[in-house]
Amino acid sequence: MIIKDVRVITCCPGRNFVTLKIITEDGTYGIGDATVNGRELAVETYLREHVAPCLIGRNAHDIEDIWQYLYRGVYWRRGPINMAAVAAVDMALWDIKGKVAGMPVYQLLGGKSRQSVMTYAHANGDTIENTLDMMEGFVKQGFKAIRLQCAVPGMDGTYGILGEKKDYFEMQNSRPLPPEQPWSTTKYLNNIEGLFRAARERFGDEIELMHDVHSRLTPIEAARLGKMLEPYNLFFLEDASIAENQENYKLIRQHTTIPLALGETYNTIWDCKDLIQNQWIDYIRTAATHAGGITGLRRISDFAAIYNVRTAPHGAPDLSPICFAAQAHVDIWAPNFGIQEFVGFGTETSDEVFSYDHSIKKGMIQVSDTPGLGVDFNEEAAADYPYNRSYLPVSRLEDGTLWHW
Ligand code: GCO
Ligand code: MG
Repeated sequence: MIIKDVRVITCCPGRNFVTLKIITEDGTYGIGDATVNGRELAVETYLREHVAPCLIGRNAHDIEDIWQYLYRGVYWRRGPINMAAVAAVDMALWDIKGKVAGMPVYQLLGGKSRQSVMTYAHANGDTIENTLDMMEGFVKQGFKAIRLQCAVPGMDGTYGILGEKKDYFEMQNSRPLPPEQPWSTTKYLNNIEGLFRAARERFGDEIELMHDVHSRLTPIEAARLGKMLEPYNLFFLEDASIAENQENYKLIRQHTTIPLALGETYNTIWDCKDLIQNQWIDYIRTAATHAGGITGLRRISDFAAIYNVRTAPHGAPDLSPICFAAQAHVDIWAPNFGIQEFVGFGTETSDEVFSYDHSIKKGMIQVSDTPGLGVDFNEEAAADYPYNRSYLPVSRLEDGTLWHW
């Protein structure tokens, strides 16, 4: 299975995705996701100029050796661009191995630990009532877990709530420069408890609830929020404070029993080592695309299991259906799987480019049995949707200070 060709394609079927295609001498190919939101061309260039030439002539079956070669071999280890490239290569090679073996990737990992994969949906709204109306739609569809995000009264445009996220796919056609959004911790903390109180009053205690703070609180504020939300029994509180300093979570942990989730921006097992080892978190949210592919996730998952930390992979719209497929195979295998974030498989436009054999029933993903990852990429269709520069918003305090988003 000698690698003969490596192609990198960036396209924007509604939002930007960087896709890697590895083709072997006999024509078998595998695909991987290398999307880094807002920095797509950096990883595209890195892959094309620095990684692809090193892959030609290698044996596609040597997944572990190629992973080590791209990780240890570069000297400049880790980092989002480098690790997204490693991840894309890794996913593509698992895809090839599955196709050659005639097995879905989860079988190569050791087989299923469960029949289907539990997901959580996103309910967002400009008011508490609208958020809960959206939640009702998901409850009716059979989702067992729902993330609630509500705009903060008196603030114009809370990230993750209004405008482009209403349809949830977070389309990228209107942000050629980073939009700026205001943030007030006081206003946020005054509003958030009401959302979860109202959700429990309206939907009872069985449905699982989660919330993403987007790292906007200091550790002591996050601790206060945790205590405030304890009565509403959240499944987890995500990114309560910034992820760089793992010890932040030691402080939060000392004050609250709310389950904590973190890690969507982490690139390696080292980024989450102290958090896991010290049991400062309950869910590790590393994504296949950003933390070294299937090989990276598998290592993190096994390490986390020793410390009772479960997995809850990032599943935002900037992770392509290829990443989603890779994660679905890891999710169904991982003995310590917790929950998978889910925002829909795609849109009508992105479905022209990506096809997938996974499906969802009552909030549970039915993982594909197709050999490989069970996802495909149509290069011709992608050519109709060229890259479109687009940025995530940045956040400022009301006095203008740049803030964590
Ligand atoms: C989530 C995330 C996303 C990110 C986005 C950044 O939990 O789904 O926080 O919405 O903001 O993936 O690129
Ligand atoms: Mg998040």
